[in-house]
Amino acid sequence: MKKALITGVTGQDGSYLAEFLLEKGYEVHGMIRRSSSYNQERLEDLLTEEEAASLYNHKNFHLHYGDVTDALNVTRLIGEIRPDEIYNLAAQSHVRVSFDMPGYTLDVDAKGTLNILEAVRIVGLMEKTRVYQASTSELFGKVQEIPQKETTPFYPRSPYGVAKIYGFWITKNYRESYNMFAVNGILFNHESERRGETFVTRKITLAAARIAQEKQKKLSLGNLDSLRDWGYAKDYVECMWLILQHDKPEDFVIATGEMHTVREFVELAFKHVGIEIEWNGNGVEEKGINKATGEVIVDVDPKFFRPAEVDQLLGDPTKARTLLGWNPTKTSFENLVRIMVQSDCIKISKEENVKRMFD
Ligand code: NAP
Ligand code: F7E
Repeated sequence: MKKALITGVTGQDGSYLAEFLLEKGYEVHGMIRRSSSYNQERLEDLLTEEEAASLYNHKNFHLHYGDVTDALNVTRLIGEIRPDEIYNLAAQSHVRVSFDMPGYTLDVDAKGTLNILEAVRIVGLMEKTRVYQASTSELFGKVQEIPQKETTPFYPRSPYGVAKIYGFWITKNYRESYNMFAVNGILFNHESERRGETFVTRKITLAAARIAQEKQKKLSLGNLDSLRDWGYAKDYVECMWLILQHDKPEDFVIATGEMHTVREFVELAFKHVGIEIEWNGNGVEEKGINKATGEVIVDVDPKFFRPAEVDQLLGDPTKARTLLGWNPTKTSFENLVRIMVQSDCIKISKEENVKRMFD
């Protein structure tokens, strides 16, 4: 039985990856952070009751307290678990927040990656353990080529992107210096019904569900023109695994090869709840109007703009498709939006039912 260690197991990708590996028959170890209050709720919340039960009762799933910034802890855990595969997904992953907390983002996203690699070296697992580093399309930032592929030069535009560039290069450096199987998945944006609520897609699908059920009046957003290559997180965790099963340690771009604006995402999400949006005005004056009622339901608030923006991202998944046999178009953009809106509509109506019981 193979053993895997996942850092960031309580996050969007970590939870899907844990399920995926358990289904593949792995013994899965997840790192969770100590908190003053019970913090495993988020993981439970990410899963249905049935899924949560199967994880916690699963004889092959183990949680360990840890933090990637704590080198001693990381080294002890890796030495004790002796995993065949490590998936380093732990990160301060919010680009906007990284402008407010650049130092912390550096500690977790850059130094945290070094701590994992160095631990593998110190405990003498360099030949046994394969390491996956969660790299990102934010490395391309101000894009130097369209579409972006493995050879496209980097130009990060945020403290997050800059910290992740260290993670990318230190992973490659350990591969080249010590002949380790240490690789980067350069993943473009991937979303799901488990996406954090402050990322733009989830913010939109939750708002569409609430506005349709009259629990919210308006959705305020930042840059509506921003273009992203959005895929489905469930499809992307499969690729993380495929990258580690490849015969050679190589870096891969993972993307759908299609990009859409934030505005398009908004239109489609509202369409799924039966609301047609008409756009009026430009820049900060732009408004999304409910065509049926004439009400303004979307506006622009500059507080959501970033000091430096990544205007567009479009990935070329040819290498992953060819060498890993991965299908980048398994879940279409339309289907991704539908899955997220449907899940949030159910979530909001359940909350309403509970509230009614106490009214
Ligand atoms: P996420 O939902 O924000 O999850 C991040 C995870 O990291 C959480 O489990 C979090 O724990 C954990 N974490 C944060 N700081 C930590 C620390 N100091 N020590 C240990 N764990 C820590 O992110 P995601 O969307 O699943 O993304 C997974 C990884 O892929 C991240 O590295 C992200 O930067 C990268 N990535 C994401 C995308 C995307 O579109 N989703 C694209 C490219 C790359 P808590 O629950 O305790 O906060
Ligand atoms: O923003 C614009 C915003 O925060 C997407 C992370 O997983 O993917 C993610 O980073 C776009 C940006 O994701 C709002 O300005 C407009 O242009 O959903 P996001 P992100 O910054 O692309 C990459 C690949 C990662 O690696 C990261 O970890 O949408 N936008 N209005 C907004 N964004 C947010 N959050 N909120 C708004 O109101």
